[in-house]
Amino acid sequence: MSSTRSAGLRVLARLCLSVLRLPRGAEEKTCTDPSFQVPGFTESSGGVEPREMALASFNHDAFPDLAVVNSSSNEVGILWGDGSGFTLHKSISYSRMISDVIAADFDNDGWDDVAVSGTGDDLVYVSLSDRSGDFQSAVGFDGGKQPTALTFGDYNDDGDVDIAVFSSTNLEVTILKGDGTGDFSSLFFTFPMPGASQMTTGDVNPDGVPDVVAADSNTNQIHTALVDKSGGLRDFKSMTPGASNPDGLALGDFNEDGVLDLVTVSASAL
Ligand SMILES: [Ca+2]
Ligand SMILES: [Ca+2]
Ligand SMILES: [Ca+2]
Ligand SMILES: [Ca+2]
Repeated sequence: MSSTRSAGLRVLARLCLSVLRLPRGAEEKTCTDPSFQVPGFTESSGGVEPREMALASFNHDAFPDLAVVNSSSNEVGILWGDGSGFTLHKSISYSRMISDVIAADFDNDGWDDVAVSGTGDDLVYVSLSDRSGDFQSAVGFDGGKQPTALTFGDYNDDGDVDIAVFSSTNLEVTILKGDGTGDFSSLFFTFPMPGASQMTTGDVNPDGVPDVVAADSNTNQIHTALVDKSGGLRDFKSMTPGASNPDGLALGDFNEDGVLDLVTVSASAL
């Protein structure tokens, strides 16, 4: 199976999902028939074995773009959208294993930047936009031991984007505090995390402070860390979704009641 085909199936698999209310876990639904073409289009991911993706605006046109982690070739493919699909623009190579990618405006210049978990180097690589659709050279920040899953948010409410990093060796999440210039050299706080195949951020409780939610395929659980913007953890909850091996997740207010809901995908369905 080609890498692109594999990615297409993975995207579709993410549509066959469990929907859960957070943090109470009161409701669960499973879809069986996503009405999408298979695949809608095919394009090179810029490497081998694409796994994680981030949607962003890299070249400031009207169309969303993609950053794709190619886990077997240690490359991040940058694909530009054109409204009907994506075209590979370039690949960014890393010397050792990488796991996850996020995209956000880390230096507040209006251009989306990219951060990659350098699992093999114990670093989080941040590549700032060069404001023409390409990126400056990556700068590595301490990501803990074997960082894998990443997510981002303004966890200390200072207006600058911070990065949450899961250490797969120490089983903890470290919040790297952004200073609004693309620098993440200071630590906000660290908290234990039993496991995280993938993480996302949203104000789950909601108290105005973004929280971290993790899908953990090892323990078959969803973990929710309610963040306290003063630099602590307000609460930590774990719940078991209906499907086994939760591997991916996304937050959204799917029933429009003003409270975030959670979509998870079961790795065993892939
Ligand atoms: Ca674009
Ligand atoms: Ca930027
Ligand atoms: Ca911040
Ligand atoms: Ca919150």
